[in-house]
Amino acid sequence: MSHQDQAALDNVKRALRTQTIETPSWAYANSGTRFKVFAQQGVPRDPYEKIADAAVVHRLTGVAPTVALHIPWDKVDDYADLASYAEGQGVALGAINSNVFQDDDYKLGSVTNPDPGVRRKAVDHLLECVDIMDATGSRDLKLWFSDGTNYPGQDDIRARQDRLAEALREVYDRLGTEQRMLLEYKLFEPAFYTTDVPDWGTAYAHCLELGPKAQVVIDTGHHAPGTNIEFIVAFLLRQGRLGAFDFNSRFYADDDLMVGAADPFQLFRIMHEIVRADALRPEYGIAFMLDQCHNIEAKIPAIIRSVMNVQEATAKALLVDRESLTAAQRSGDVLGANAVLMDAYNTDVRPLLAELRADLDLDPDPIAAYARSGYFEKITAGRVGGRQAGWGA
Ligand code: LRH
Ligand code: MN
Repeated sequence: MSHQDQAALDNVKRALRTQTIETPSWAYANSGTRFKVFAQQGVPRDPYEKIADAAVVHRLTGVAPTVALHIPWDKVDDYADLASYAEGQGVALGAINSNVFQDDDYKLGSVTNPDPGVRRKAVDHLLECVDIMDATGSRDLKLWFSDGTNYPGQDDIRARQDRLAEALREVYDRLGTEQRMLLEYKLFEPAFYTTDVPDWGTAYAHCLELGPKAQVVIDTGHHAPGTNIEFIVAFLLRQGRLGAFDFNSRFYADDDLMVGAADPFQLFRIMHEIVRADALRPEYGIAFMLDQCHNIEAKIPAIIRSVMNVQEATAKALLVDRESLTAAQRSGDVLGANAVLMDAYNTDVRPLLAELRADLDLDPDPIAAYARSGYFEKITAGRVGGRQAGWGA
């Protein structure tokens, strides 16, 4: 291997060392579909046990130092105590996710509901989430609204946008100087005619209206089939409004499968735009988060695998020969340019990542290390009684 090649690999490893991936507390708990939620052995019964599982993922991968919380699923009496427990486990509390999609009052919407009393209740929950951020030291408030309508005429599309903007404004003005609002969009579900934040353009427009602390979240499962997500990534990066990712993958709709499982090439193309914009650096400020549901597969290994999938896509993106790519692009060499990208994508980066883990005194194979750790046996034996956590709190 030539000297440059080694230098290039060292650069890639250096960049990979700075990467962090936030895991979601709810992915450690039971989840499912409207048809069935399959309970699993050893599932956490409270936020403390979720954080303990997340800490195992960080100990084995070295790149998952924060855990996103979801309120009220992760409601506790003392958030400062939860934060210091997390610290004791070697992780920190990340984004605070609001939940205005599970209360009967929100049938016709939360912040967009025709009833001002319901809107007030929803905004108060969002403000409570900011209070929780103050207690946990979290930077990000992540907002996803299930709000929408099911039939034409059900409500006034324009008026709902006015209500949404008013609510977002009140919450935005409550944010602390270092705090951000991350607005997530989703094409449909649970609403099936209009969704009030259905696409990146709507989220982006509301963020522009609010101010610089409002950024867009791209959940990779929230687009119409065939959507070119990396275009949205490149565009929002150019506008300085890409705040975060909710990584997962899907074959059809919001399947919330392991990121990189259904479409590893798409994940690579997304990370290619991130690397091209030099946006992988932590100081750039993008939160790389997972948002997944492990309905039938073992949860902790699935999250470890997901973290590894993001690392692999990132390593391949970092290996793109940018000089050759730019030269081919500038000279209109279509096939040449595509070949440069495919060379990187078709590079087996697993040895490089195993080497990186060894450099970090980690087992080169985190999945095997987890199986050997006896952690699953420990939680299966230890977590008896009580109520397993899920989407019901
Ligand atoms: C909505 C969503 C949102 C979370 C929820 C768990 O589909 O992606 O990010 O609140 O999943
Ligand atoms: Mn999401």
